[in-house]
Amino acid sequence: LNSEQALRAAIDGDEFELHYQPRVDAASGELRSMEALVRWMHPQRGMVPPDEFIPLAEETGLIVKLGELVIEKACSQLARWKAENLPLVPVSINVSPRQFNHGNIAELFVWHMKLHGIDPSLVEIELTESCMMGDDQAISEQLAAIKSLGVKLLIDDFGTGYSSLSQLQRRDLDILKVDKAFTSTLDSGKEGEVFFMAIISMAHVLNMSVVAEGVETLEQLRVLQALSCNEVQGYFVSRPLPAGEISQLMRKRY
Ligand code: G
Ligand code: G
Ligand code: NA
Ligand code: MN
Repeated sequence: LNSEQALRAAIDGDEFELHYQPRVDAASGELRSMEALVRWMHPQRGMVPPDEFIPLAEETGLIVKLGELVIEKACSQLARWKAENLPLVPVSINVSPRQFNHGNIAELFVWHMKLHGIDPSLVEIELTESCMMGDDQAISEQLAAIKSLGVKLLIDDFGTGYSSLSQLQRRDLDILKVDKAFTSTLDSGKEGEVFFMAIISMAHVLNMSVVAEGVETLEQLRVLQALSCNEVQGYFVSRPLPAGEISQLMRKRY
Protein backbone atom coordinates (compact mmCIF):
# COMPACT_ATOMS: atom_id res chain seq x y z
CA LEU A 1 0.00 0.00 0.00
CA ASN A 2 2.72 2.42 0.90
CA SER A 3 4.93 1.86 -2.07
CA GLU A 4 5.28 3.81 -5.23
CA GLN A 5 4.77 0.59 -7.14
CA ALA A 6 1.43 -0.13 -5.45
CA LEU A 7 0.23 3.38 -6.09
CA ARG A 8 1.27 3.22 -9.73
CA ALA A 9 -0.57 -0.08 -10.15
CA ALA A 10 -3.69 1.40 -8.54
CA ILE A 11 -3.59 4.34 -10.95
CA ASP A 12 -3.24 1.98 -13.92
CA GLY A 13 -5.97 -0.24 -12.48
CA ASP A 14 -8.35 2.68 -11.96
CA GLU A 15 -8.93 1.98 -8.27
CA PHE A 16 -9.86 5.58 -7.43
CA GLU A 17 -13.24 7.09 -6.85
CA LEU A 18 -14.37 10.61 -6.03
CA HIS A 19 -16.57 11.53 -3.12
CA TYR A 20 -18.17 14.95 -2.96
CA GLN A 21 -18.56 17.22 0.04
CA PRO A 22 -21.23 19.94 -0.20
CA ARG A 23 -20.43 23.59 0.49
CA VAL A 24 -23.46 25.72 1.32
CA ASP A 25 -24.45 29.34 1.74
CA ALA A 26 -24.01 30.17 5.43
CA ALA A 27 -27.24 32.16 5.69
CA SER A 28 -29.65 30.11 3.55
CA GLY A 29 -28.08 26.65 3.54
CA GLU A 30 -28.36 26.56 -0.25
CA LEU A 31 -25.94 24.26 -2.04
CA ARG A 32 -23.17 26.28 -3.70
CA SER A 33 -20.53 23.78 -4.69
CA MET A 34 -19.14 20.34 -4.00
CA GLU A 35 -15.54 19.49 -3.27
CA ALA A 36 -14.22 16.43 -5.06
CA LEU A 37 -12.23 14.27 -2.62
CA VAL A 38 -10.41 11.25 -3.94
CA ARG A 39 -10.58 7.80 -2.30
CA TRP A 40 -8.58 4.71 -3.10
CA MET A 41 -10.96 1.75 -3.30
CA HIS A 42 -8.40 -0.90 -2.47
CA PRO A 43 -9.50 -4.44 -3.42
CA GLN A 44 -8.24 -5.84 -0.09
CA ARG A 45 -8.08 -2.93 2.32
CA GLY A 46 -11.27 -1.18 1.36
CA MET A 47 -11.52 2.58 1.21
CA VAL A 48 -8.18 4.28 1.80
CA PRO A 49 -8.35 8.00 2.68
CA PRO A 50 -6.22 10.49 0.74
CA ASP A 51 -4.02 11.34 3.74
CA GLU A 52 -2.55 7.87 3.29
CA PHE A 53 -1.51 8.23 -0.34
CA ILE A 54 -1.54 11.88 -1.47
CA PRO A 55 1.78 12.65 0.30
CA LEU A 56 3.42 9.66 -1.43
CA ALA A 57 1.89 10.71 -4.74
CA GLU A 58 3.38 14.17 -4.22
CA GLU A 59 6.84 12.83 -3.34
CA THR A 60 6.98 10.46 -6.28
CA GLY A 61 5.41 12.78 -8.83
CA LEU A 62 2.56 10.32 -9.37
CA ILE A 63 0.25 13.16 -8.32
CA VAL A 64 0.46 14.48 -11.87
CA LYS A 65 -1.16 11.33 -13.25
CA LEU A 66 -3.51 10.91 -10.29
CA GLY A 67 -4.47 14.56 -10.45
CA GLU A 68 -5.39 14.26 -14.11
CA LEU A 69 -7.50 11.24 -13.26
CA VAL A 70 -9.34 13.33 -10.67
CA ILE A 71 -10.03 16.11 -13.20
CA GLU A 72 -11.27 13.54 -15.71
CA LYS A 73 -13.54 11.85 -13.16
CA ALA A 74 -14.99 15.12 -11.90
CA CYS A 75 -15.79 16.30 -15.44
CA SER A 76 -17.34 13.00 -16.48
CA GLN A 77 -19.45 12.96 -13.31
CA LEU A 78 -20.66 16.50 -14.03
CA ALA A 79 -21.60 15.34 -17.54
CA ARG A 80 -23.55 12.43 -16.05
CA TRP A 81 -25.46 14.73 -13.70
CA LYS A 82 -26.15 17.05 -16.61
CA ALA A 83 -27.47 14.15 -18.71
CA GLU A 84 -29.81 13.28 -15.82
CA ASN A 85 -31.10 16.86 -15.87
CA LEU A 86 -30.08 17.44 -12.27
CA PRO A 87 -29.66 21.04 -11.07
CA LEU A 88 -25.91 21.46 -11.37
CA VAL A 89 -23.57 23.24 -9.00
CA PRO A 90 -19.81 23.64 -9.50
CA VAL A 91 -17.38 20.92 -8.50
CA SER A 92 -14.30 22.12 -6.71
CA ILE A 93 -11.09 20.21 -7.52
CA ASN A 94 -7.94 20.12 -5.38
CA VAL A 95 -4.67 20.76 -7.19
CA SER A 96 -1.52 20.06 -5.19
CA PRO A 97 1.68 22.13 -5.38
CA ARG A 98 3.63 19.60 -7.42
CA GLN A 99 0.77 19.28 -9.87
CA PHE A 100 0.45 23.05 -10.09
CA ASN A 101 4.17 23.50 -10.68
CA HIS A 102 4.30 20.74 -13.25
CA GLY A 103 2.93 23.11 -15.82
CA ASN A 104 -0.06 23.61 -17.90
CA ILE A 105 -2.93 23.11 -15.51
CA ALA A 106 -5.14 25.47 -17.51
CA GLU A 107 -4.75 23.38 -20.68
CA LEU A 108 -5.47 20.21 -18.78
CA PHE A 109 -8.73 21.60 -17.45
CA VAL A 110 -9.75 22.99 -20.85
CA TRP A 111 -9.17 19.60 -22.43
CA HIS A 112 -11.30 17.66 -19.96
CA MET A 113 -14.04 20.29 -19.83
CA LYS A 114 -14.27 20.25 -23.65
CA LEU A 115 -14.22 16.50 -23.82
CA HIS A 116 -17.25 16.30 -21.54
CA GLY A 117 -19.05 19.46 -22.62
CA ILE A 118 -18.68 21.09 -19.22
CA ASP A 119 -19.04 24.84 -18.84
CA PRO A 120 -16.07 26.42 -17.00
CA SER A 121 -18.48 28.06 -14.58
CA LEU A 122 -19.07 24.55 -13.21
CA VAL A 123 -15.45 24.04 -12.25
CA GLU A 124 -13.47 25.50 -9.35
CA ILE A 125 -9.86 24.90 -8.41
CA GLU A 126 -8.54 24.70 -4.83
CA LEU A 127 -4.92 25.64 -4.36
CA THR A 128 -3.01 25.69 -1.09
CA GLU A 129 -0.88 28.56 0.08
CA SER A 130 2.24 26.63 -0.86
CA CYS A 131 1.16 26.76 -4.51
CA MET A 132 1.58 30.54 -4.27
CA MET A 133 5.26 30.39 -3.34
CA GLY A 134 8.09 30.36 -5.82
CA ASP A 135 8.69 32.13 -9.10
CA ASP A 136 6.24 34.97 -8.85
CA GLN A 137 5.96 35.64 -12.57
CA ALA A 138 5.33 32.00 -13.44
CA ILE A 139 2.69 31.65 -10.74
CA SER A 140 0.90 34.82 -11.82
CA GLU A 141 0.83 33.58 -15.41
CA GLN A 142 -0.61 30.20 -14.43
CA LEU A 143 -3.25 31.83 -12.25
CA ALA A 144 -4.17 34.27 -15.02
CA ALA A 145 -4.45 31.41 -17.52
CA ILE A 146 -6.82 29.57 -15.20
CA LYS A 147 -8.88 32.68 -14.48
CA SER A 148 -9.22 33.49 -18.18
CA LEU A 149 -11.02 30.17 -18.65
CA GLY A 150 -13.79 31.35 -16.35
CA VAL A 151 -12.86 28.88 -13.64
CA LYS A 152 -12.97 30.13 -10.05
CA LEU A 153 -9.89 29.97 -7.86
CA LEU A 154 -9.97 29.08 -4.19
CA ILE A 155 -7.22 29.28 -1.64
CA ASP A 156 -7.51 26.17 0.54
CA ASP A 157 -6.51 25.59 4.16
CA PHE A 158 -5.93 29.29 4.63
CA GLY A 159 -4.06 30.15 7.80
CA THR A 160 -1.86 27.08 7.92
CA GLY A 161 0.76 28.22 5.43
CA TYR A 162 2.95 31.21 4.98
CA SER A 163 1.14 33.42 2.52
CA SER A 164 1.43 37.08 3.28
CA LEU A 165 -1.24 39.71 2.99
CA SER A 166 0.56 41.24 0.01
CA GLN A 167 0.57 37.87 -1.73
CA LEU A 168 -3.17 37.56 -1.23
CA GLN A 169 -3.66 41.06 -2.53
CA ARG A 170 -1.61 40.39 -5.67
CA ARG A 171 -3.36 37.16 -6.60
CA ASP A 172 -6.68 37.18 -8.32
CA LEU A 173 -8.47 34.69 -6.08
CA ASP A 174 -12.22 34.34 -5.70
CA ILE A 175 -12.74 32.38 -2.53
CA LEU A 176 -10.79 31.95 0.67
CA LYS A 177 -11.29 28.71 2.61
CA VAL A 178 -10.30 29.09 6.22
CA ASP A 179 -8.66 25.95 7.56
CA LYS A 180 -10.76 23.77 9.84
CA ALA A 181 -8.28 24.23 12.69
CA PHE A 182 -9.60 27.78 13.05
CA THR A 183 -13.22 26.71 13.03
CA SER A 184 -12.58 24.51 16.05
CA THR A 185 -11.16 27.53 17.95
CA LEU A 186 -14.66 29.05 17.83
CA ASP A 187 -15.59 26.67 20.65
CA SER A 188 -13.18 28.15 23.15
CA GLY A 189 -13.95 31.81 23.58
CA LYS A 190 -13.69 35.07 21.73
CA GLU A 191 -10.20 34.70 20.30
CA GLY A 192 -11.33 32.45 17.49
CA GLU A 193 -14.14 34.84 16.66
CA VAL A 194 -11.76 37.76 16.48
CA PHE A 195 -9.55 35.81 14.10
CA PHE A 196 -12.49 35.06 11.78
CA MET A 197 -13.68 38.64 11.99
CA ALA A 198 -10.29 39.88 10.81
CA ILE A 199 -9.99 37.33 8.00
CA ILE A 200 -13.53 37.96 6.79
CA SER A 201 -13.17 41.73 6.67
CA MET A 202 -9.81 41.44 4.92
CA ALA A 203 -11.20 38.97 2.37
CA HIS A 204 -14.22 41.14 1.68
CA VAL A 205 -12.02 44.18 1.06
CA LEU A 206 -10.11 42.06 -1.46
CA ASN A 207 -13.38 40.95 -3.09
CA MET A 208 -13.09 37.37 -1.97
CA SER A 209 -15.82 35.39 -0.32
CA VAL A 210 -15.03 33.27 2.72
CA VAL A 211 -15.74 29.61 3.41
CA ALA A 212 -15.30 28.14 6.86
CA GLU A 213 -14.15 24.52 6.67
CA GLY A 214 -14.79 21.82 9.23
CA VAL A 215 -18.03 23.24 10.64
CA GLU A 216 -19.28 20.52 12.96
CA THR A 217 -21.86 22.20 15.21
CA LEU A 218 -24.84 24.54 15.06
CA GLU A 219 -23.07 26.83 17.54
CA GLN A 220 -20.15 27.26 15.14
CA LEU A 221 -22.53 27.97 12.28
CA ARG A 222 -24.38 30.62 14.31
CA VAL A 223 -21.16 32.46 15.12
CA LEU A 224 -20.04 32.31 11.47
CA GLN A 225 -23.41 33.63 10.31
CA ALA A 226 -23.13 36.53 12.75
CA LEU A 227 -19.68 37.33 11.34
CA SER A 228 -21.00 37.36 7.73
CA CYS A 229 -19.00 34.35 6.69
CA ASN A 230 -20.30 33.57 3.19
CA GLU A 231 -20.28 29.80 3.04
CA VAL A 232 -19.66 26.77 5.22
CA GLN A 233 -18.52 23.20 4.74
CA GLY A 234 -18.20 20.43 7.28
CA TYR A 235 -19.82 17.47 8.96
CA PHE A 236 -22.61 19.65 10.36
CA VAL A 237 -23.76 20.18 6.78
CA SER A 238 -22.63 16.91 5.23
CA ARG A 239 -19.78 14.44 5.09
CA PRO A 240 -18.18 13.74 1.75
CA LEU A 241 -20.62 11.46 -0.10
CA PRO A 242 -20.42 9.08 -3.06
CA ALA A 243 -21.80 10.44 -6.34
CA GLY A 244 -24.98 8.37 -6.03
CA GLU A 245 -25.93 10.00 -2.74
CA ILE A 246 -25.17 13.43 -4.18
CA SER A 247 -27.60 12.67 -7.02
CA GLN A 248 -30.33 11.98 -4.45
CA LEU A 249 -29.53 15.25 -2.69
CA MET A 250 -29.79 17.10 -6.00
CA ARG A 251 -33.14 15.49 -6.80
CA LYS A 252 -34.51 16.72 -3.49
CA ARG A 253 -33.62 20.27 -4.49
CA TYR A 254 -36.31 20.29 -7.16
O1 G B 1 -11.09 13.70 1.99
P1 G B 1 -10.19 14.04 3.14
O2 G B 1 -10.74 15.17 3.99
O3 G B 1 -9.77 12.83 3.94
O4 G B 1 -8.86 14.62 2.44
C1 G B 1 -7.65 14.67 3.10
C2 G B 1 -6.68 15.49 2.33
O5 G B 1 -6.47 15.00 1.01
C3 G B 1 -7.13 16.93 2.17
O6 G B 1 -6.00 17.75 2.43
C4 G B 1 -7.52 17.03 0.75
O7 G B 1 -7.33 18.33 0.24
C5 G B 1 -6.61 16.03 0.07
N1 G B 1 -7.22 15.57 -1.17
C6 G B 1 -8.38 14.92 -1.30
N2 G B 1 -8.66 14.69 -2.61
C7 G B 1 -7.63 15.24 -3.31
C8 G B 1 -7.32 15.33 -4.71
O8 G B 1 -8.07 14.91 -5.58
N3 G B 1 -6.16 15.94 -5.05
C9 G B 1 -5.31 16.46 -4.11
N4 G B 1 -4.20 17.03 -4.54
N5 G B 1 -5.57 16.40 -2.79
C10 G B 1 -6.72 15.79 -2.39
O1 G C 1 -7.32 19.90 3.00
P1 G C 1 -8.76 19.82 2.71
O2 G C 1 -9.48 21.01 3.22
O3 G C 1 -9.11 19.54 1.29
O4 G C 1 -9.29 18.63 3.60
C1 G C 1 -10.58 18.21 3.59
C2 G C 1 -10.64 17.12 4.61
O5 G C 1 -11.35 17.53 5.77
C3 G C 1 -11.32 15.87 4.09
O6 G C 1 -10.57 14.76 4.49
C4 G C 1 -12.65 15.86 4.84
O7 G C 1 -13.09 14.53 5.04
C5 G C 1 -12.28 16.55 6.13
N1 G C 1 -13.43 17.19 6.72
C6 G C 1 -14.47 17.74 6.08
N2 G C 1 -15.37 18.27 6.94
C7 G C 1 -14.88 18.04 8.17
C8 G C 1 -15.35 18.35 9.48
O8 G C 1 -16.40 18.93 9.70
N3 G C 1 -14.55 17.98 10.50
C9 G C 1 -13.37 17.34 10.32
N4 G C 1 -12.67 17.02 11.41
N5 G C 1 -12.89 17.03 9.11
C10 G C 1 -13.64 17.37 8.04
NA1 NA D 1 -9.51 21.13 -0.39
MN1 MN E 1 -9.12 22.54 2.89
